[in-house]
Amino acid sequence: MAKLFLGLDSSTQSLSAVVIDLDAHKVIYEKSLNFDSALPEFKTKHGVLPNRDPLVKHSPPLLWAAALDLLLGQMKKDGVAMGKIAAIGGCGQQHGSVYLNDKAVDVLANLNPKKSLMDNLEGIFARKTSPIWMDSSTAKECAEIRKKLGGIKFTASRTGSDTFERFTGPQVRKFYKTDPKAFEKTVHIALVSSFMASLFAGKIAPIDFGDGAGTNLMDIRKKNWNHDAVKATAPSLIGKLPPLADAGKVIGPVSAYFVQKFGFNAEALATVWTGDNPASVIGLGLVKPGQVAVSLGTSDTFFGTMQKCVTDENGEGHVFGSPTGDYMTLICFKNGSLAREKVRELYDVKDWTAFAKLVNSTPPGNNDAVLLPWFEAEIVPRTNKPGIHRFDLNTNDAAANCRAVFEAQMLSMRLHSQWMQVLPDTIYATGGAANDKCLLQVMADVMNCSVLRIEVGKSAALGAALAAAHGFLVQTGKSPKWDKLVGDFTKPVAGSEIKPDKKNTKIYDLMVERYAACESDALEVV
Ligand code: XUL
Repeated sequence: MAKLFLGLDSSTQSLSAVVIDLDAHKVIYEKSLNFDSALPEFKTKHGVLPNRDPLVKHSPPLLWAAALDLLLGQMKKDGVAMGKIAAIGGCGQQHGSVYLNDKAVDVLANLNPKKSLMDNLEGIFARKTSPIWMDSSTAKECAEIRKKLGGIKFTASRTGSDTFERFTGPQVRKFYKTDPKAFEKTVHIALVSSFMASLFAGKIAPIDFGDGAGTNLMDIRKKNWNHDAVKATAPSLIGKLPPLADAGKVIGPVSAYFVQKFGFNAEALATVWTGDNPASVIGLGLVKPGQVAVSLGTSDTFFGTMQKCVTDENGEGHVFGSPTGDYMTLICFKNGSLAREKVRELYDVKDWTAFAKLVNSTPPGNNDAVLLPWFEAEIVPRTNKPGIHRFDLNTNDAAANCRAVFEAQMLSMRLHSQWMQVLPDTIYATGGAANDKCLLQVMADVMNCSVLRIEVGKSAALGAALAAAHGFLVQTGKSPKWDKLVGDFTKPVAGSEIKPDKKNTKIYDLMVERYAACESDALEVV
């Protein structure tokens, strides 16, 4: 009998499902449900509740549960063979936290299939809304925790990242400070991922090492809750945290609610969920050190697998546990397509083909002209002051400015990924701008490695399904190999390889130092 695996991705704006047939090496079903349009009664905009304070971004956890009922109902209607699903895995937007009271355990264990998940769960929250990753209201708490842990370098080397506003620990601390009574009534703190996994398992689910590393509470090397970080965050916190475990690890049989309501097999297994980024690492097939993906979207994200845990002493990049048991890095450059588009607008360039023509009319290295395109406050390098800085670059020279934005972004990527001590041997490019061959050539030349395009729709949900399959196979006594498991599902676009031009690579080897000097200059000024 074919074995199917379900992967869900509870993201900011939507819930997605991917079903794979492992033996046939195929994705057999995909579906997404948009929160705002499918569940307007929650009054979210792009999945987030309106708030007078622009720094505060919360979402209702009941919305995520209601979406699960709807999506599973849709799958059943669409004729998915629910009874053949052997294990269910998933991932969630990272960092977001759910606060459960003393009723949660009992309610989770006795979900009534005659009622909706929403009606079942209504009474289990010690806090009605969940702060999510877009929230940046905890600068003060970040500073307090960082100070107690001994500064940026030590915070990063212990927990995998410096303290960040969106990370769970600072959010928990703010909750404890602003609403100590509700904090006291909180018996369990879950992440989006572990909350959703708890529904399937019918009990409080563990947090995996990927999402655990997004809390500023987990010891990144020992992979347990870090005593000092927990203490620096809030009193009596340790008792509220679930255990940590591998993503995809089997928790137990799926709750009877799902068997009776949607036709899951009573023997189907609920597994530990992870964060959307660790799941994407699997869904993009990045299971070997040196394999890197760059997602070229509004922001550009650089992430990949690394075997040895190395942390960024400047605190700009993150280290998370990967579902493979290795580590993954994530570095987010805010001015990605955002900056590319701004430069295009600034010089009134018709389209990206015309843009590439201008870039190609100038020499690689741009005669040493450098642009720092920080149209918005930048995450890497960290600066709160937006600004466009030009060095030996004429503002009126459209072609040089077009080349300069591409080169600056790629040089920044090279410079700020050096701390990983892993030289990429292949970069898989995804996202909107990955169709731009001119940009990918600059990437290949600056990073000195081949760049391939990869198109994996719903890579996070796919990664979650693969992690569930892995956990299922381990549970049944097998020793599945990750590269084999992901291989058939994650193939780069045929013929998309762009090789570095060695002549240009030499130019960029020198230019990276000049770029670094320009950055230091600009950061001193701002
Ligand atoms: C990662 C992060 C985001 C969310 C998006 O640190 O905050 O990528 O995971 O869902």
